[in-house]
Amino acid sequence: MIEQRIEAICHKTIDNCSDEELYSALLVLVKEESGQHVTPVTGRKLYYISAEFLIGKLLSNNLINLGLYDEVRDCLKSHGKSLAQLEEMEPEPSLGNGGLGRLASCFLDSLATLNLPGDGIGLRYHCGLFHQSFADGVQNESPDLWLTKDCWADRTEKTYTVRLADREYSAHLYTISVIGYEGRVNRLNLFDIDTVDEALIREGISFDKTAIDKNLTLFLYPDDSDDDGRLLRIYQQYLMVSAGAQLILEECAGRGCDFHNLADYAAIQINDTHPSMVIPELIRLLTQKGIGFEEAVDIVTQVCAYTNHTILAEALETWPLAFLEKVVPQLVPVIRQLDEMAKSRSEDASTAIIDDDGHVHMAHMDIHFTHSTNGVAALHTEILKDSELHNFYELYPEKFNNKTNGITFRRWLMACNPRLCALIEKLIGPGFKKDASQLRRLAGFKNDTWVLEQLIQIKTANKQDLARWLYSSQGISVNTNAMFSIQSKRLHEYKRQQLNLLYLIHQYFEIKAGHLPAAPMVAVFGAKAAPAYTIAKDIIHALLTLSRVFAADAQVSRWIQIVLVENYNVSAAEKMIPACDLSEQISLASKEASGTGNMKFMLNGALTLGTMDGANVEIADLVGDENIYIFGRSSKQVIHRYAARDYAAADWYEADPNIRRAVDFITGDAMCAAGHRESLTRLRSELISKDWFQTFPDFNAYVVRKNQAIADYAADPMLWARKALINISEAGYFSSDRTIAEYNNEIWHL
Ligand code: 26V
Repeated sequence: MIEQRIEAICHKTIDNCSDEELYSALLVLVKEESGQHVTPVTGRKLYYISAEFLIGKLLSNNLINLGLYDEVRDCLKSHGKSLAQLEEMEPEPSLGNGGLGRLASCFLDSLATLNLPGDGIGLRYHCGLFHQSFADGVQNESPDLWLTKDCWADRTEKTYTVRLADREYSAHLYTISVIGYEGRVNRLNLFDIDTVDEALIREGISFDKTAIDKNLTLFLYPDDSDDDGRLLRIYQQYLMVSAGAQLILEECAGRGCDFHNLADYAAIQINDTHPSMVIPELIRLLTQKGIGFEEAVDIVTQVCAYTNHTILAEALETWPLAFLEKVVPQLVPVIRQLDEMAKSRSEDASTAIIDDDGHVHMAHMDIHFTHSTNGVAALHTEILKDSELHNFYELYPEKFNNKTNGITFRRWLMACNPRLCALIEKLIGPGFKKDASQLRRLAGFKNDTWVLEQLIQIKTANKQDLARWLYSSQGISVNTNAMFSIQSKRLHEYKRQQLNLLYLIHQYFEIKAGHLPAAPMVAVFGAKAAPAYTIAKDIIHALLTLSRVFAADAQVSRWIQIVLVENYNVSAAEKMIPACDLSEQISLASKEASGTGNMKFMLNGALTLGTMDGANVEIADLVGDENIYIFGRSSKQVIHRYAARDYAAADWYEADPNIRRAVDFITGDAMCAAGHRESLTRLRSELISKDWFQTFPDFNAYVVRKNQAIADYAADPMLWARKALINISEAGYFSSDRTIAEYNNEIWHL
């Protein structure tokens, strides 16, 4: 069947097809096949609006979800072709920065798998997150032009007119089919304008930020370190929400909605504050259709719900009213009226939408004018209620709720770790693929020597795969008998890659002093630093430089190798996560809203080394103390210390010889000879004079806990494998199917 269909699409035999032709043919085949699965919508439908959808490559996942993967792989194999090789040709759509965008994509997979009608709404950026390369120990950025001839995003006939500043733009709709696992087919709607011009890109990823007709959807979330960049973000956000709101109203009207009853037809989830302007935009459109202002506000409040993804104050968007007056003057009267209403509900200035300085607080508008505000892990939601959004919680206790994040097991187990998936299926059958709670049955094998040995073998084989890939892509050889510790996530001070850096330096001194580690280690990092985030780039530089210093020292490199994976993205994560022994989740407690990498590593049999932050807290609760390595100050202690403003990094530096030794090494002779003194000096002084995310108070606890993990790993591999098995068996809770079922039962009611 498959063979005939591929040959019919190509008009020649498989043997005569090039890899490019086969890849194109599979794209056509998947699109034809998914067309068969589209089912009409009845009742309420969800629209998940998000500035980011970090979809990753789609071919394998779509084939798996259509149940065609094995058949296609075997068919190609019988002709001497490899599906894995064809997958390498697919460009990765990196339309997101990290967890927030990947979460949106996992949610779309689960919606379709659970047979729920739910479409995504976003932007078709021509360049996703920049491509990262390293040269001379420094991160370089280049444009990621992912739109190639064969593409999952289909151009439709539909356009929507959007008014921006003094001009009208035509937002063109593109769609990507979202194929559920043995489920329905939903849609990811992405808007773009036809006049975008890739020739606008100059050196690296710089471009003229003021040429809106040419740059509007040119880049994912352009740099917002200057006003032109910030304005461009507002242009992008409004293009997305205005076209999106028009699409929603059109679809609902098409299904018989008269707009007074919009809430019976649509639920809208606002993913962080980037799509918040959908609130005033929908109110504006509804009033244009003859609905009174107050009723429009009620309708929109019933339809919309908001998810908060961070407590970092600097990440909560506020826009100067003057910016909104320039780009979206039509929204300003609506926002002013909403601000009046908010002020009539509470006199507390901290809950105002427009503050005394004329800044519009997008999150405040979300909380006042949606019916639900949720955090993304239990601890995060509690911190929102108790501290960050406490005044809102007092005003609307009924609106606050928690939805602990999740990940799709189709991509993060079935597709990326076929060996482990096959073992699990052999042990407990295939039911876990749709009902992740069945993974618990694996715990019954915790004393089964054969199963534990299999787990060890699978991990070794996955490490060998990763090693081969590192060698072929970056020319790096790693010791696959070593323990693999992996910290992969965006580079940010609160995530504390610098704590890992200090640990590695500490171990250098220990090895030099003859205190050898219990096992050799490969310390792997994957991280992109925002182009304008100087300290983040300094941390990357320090890691790259340290990696060179270690590699040049035979005594040290026998024990520790440091690897920075270039251009960390979803595809790289799919190779790294199955090979990991120790998952580094070491953010400053209270700062990581949830984390989702932590869940992916756990599911693939890594043990977590982490602080009591985000979803680590829930992982620890599930697996128990003996199956996780927890260290560091609690979120309560951290929040207290911030409130007291009494943290002085310099005091810790002065008082602790181990901290001083590690910090001073950053600008010592070896590092300065291999790297750039200016960058290294800046990092060292930043740590001593600021250390905003309190690495020093957690330093010793981190060293002790990590060395304990290495000792356990070395002492008894079978006991380690047993701990890994417990982690896998408890990972079912973190399936995004569970998360989506909760959103549906408690917020959307589809
Ligand atoms: C944004 C920004 C923007 C400006 C400066 C610094 C900064 C720092 C963080 C952010 C994050 C924005 C929202 C976000 O991506 N949150 C992530 O959402 C994930 C999915 O819920 C969650 O797992 C991560 O913990 C959370 O950081």
